[in-house]
Amino acid sequence: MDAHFPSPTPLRWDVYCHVIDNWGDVGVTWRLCRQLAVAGHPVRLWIDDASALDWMAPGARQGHWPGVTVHPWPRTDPMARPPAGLPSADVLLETFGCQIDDAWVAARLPPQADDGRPTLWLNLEYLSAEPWVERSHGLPSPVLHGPLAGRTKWFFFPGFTPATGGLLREDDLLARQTAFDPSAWRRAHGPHDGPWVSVFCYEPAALPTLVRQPALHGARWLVAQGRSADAWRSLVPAVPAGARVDVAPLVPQDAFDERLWACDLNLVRGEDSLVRALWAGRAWLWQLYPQDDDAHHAKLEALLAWADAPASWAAWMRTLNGVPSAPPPALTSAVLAEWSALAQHLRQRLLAQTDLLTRLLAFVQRQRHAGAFASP
Ligand code: TRH
Repeated sequence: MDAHFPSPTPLRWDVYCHVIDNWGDVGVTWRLCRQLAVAGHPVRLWIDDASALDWMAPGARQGHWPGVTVHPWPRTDPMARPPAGLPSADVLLETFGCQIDDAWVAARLPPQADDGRPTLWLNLEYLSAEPWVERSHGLPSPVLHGPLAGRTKWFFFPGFTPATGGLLREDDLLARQTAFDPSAWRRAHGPHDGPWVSVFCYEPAALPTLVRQPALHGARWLVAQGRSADAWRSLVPAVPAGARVDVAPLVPQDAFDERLWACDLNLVRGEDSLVRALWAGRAWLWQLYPQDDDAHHAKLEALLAWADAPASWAAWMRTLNGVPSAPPPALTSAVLAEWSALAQHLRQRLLAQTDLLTRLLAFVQRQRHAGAFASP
């Protein structure tokens, strides 16, 4: 269906990010901005706290990434207005329902672009494998009152199936992976016999149990700086016999990818690192962002169903996420090999689909051609 639309001419994008906590908001948003720019679309990223970009995308704030400029977004100031003189946007995208002030939207997004086509207002939503995502993806939300009455916001949902918005995947990902040498990476990071495990998690109570599993005896543990390393210190007071534990510094997104490509098991969390673990194709476990109402339990079950999860993996995923379940089986080398095969299989399934940016650009083209939203 995407092929029915011509290659998009460059469109000016305004992308908004409200950093709530952790790094997923900025991580996903930056990845999208970067890919838009590589595809030839100039992007202005409006963000209320850009500090994490200093290690995630060094130079971003200084304008060193062609096609992307980073702007402070005074989100909480109702009187704030965009600086005068900036060309208005063709597409305004807010991430994760970050709620831009109406007057600000009106100032940045005229109903029509310079080419006479309608402009577009989108909300990029959180990632979930739950079935309702397919029903909600691409739905309009018309504004009935206020200064934006008559405009429409469209909902774009990432997802794991062709009927959703897909997953972010760079065009050069496969080439980078092919050129990557895991053995050389390990040598450069201090040789170690035994499995390598990357740990990027919240505070999973099952972490000490995982650390003691037979397949991970003598492992090299690379524990991400910050919340993950703090969790390790409080939950795993003693280094397991034969193991080596290092706090892994915060590195740019591409270097984080390489860490995942080099390890035998990746513990990931939240949203963006889950997607990176999927592309890595190494065995992985996922700790979801914990929600007070346990909504993450349903999200986990949906992912397990999508993955057609083998029993051992499902049991460990539930245990790691505090879902009441029977104790997981021992994680032996054979089990780890089974998870690794599963990871390869899931990666292949997803590679057979188009990526999020392709679907997003096609969606924008469709809406602009159809003029499918009313002007005020
Ligand atoms: O940081 P997170 O826990 O973010 C979370 C989730 O996105 C969650 O869905 C959201 O609701 C919550 O924030 C507010 O996990 P996530 O999504 O994996 O984001 C981490 C980002 O940090 C990702 O882009 C990878 C990046 N990263 C690096 O670039 N280098 C590093 O060294 C590390 C450890 C991470």
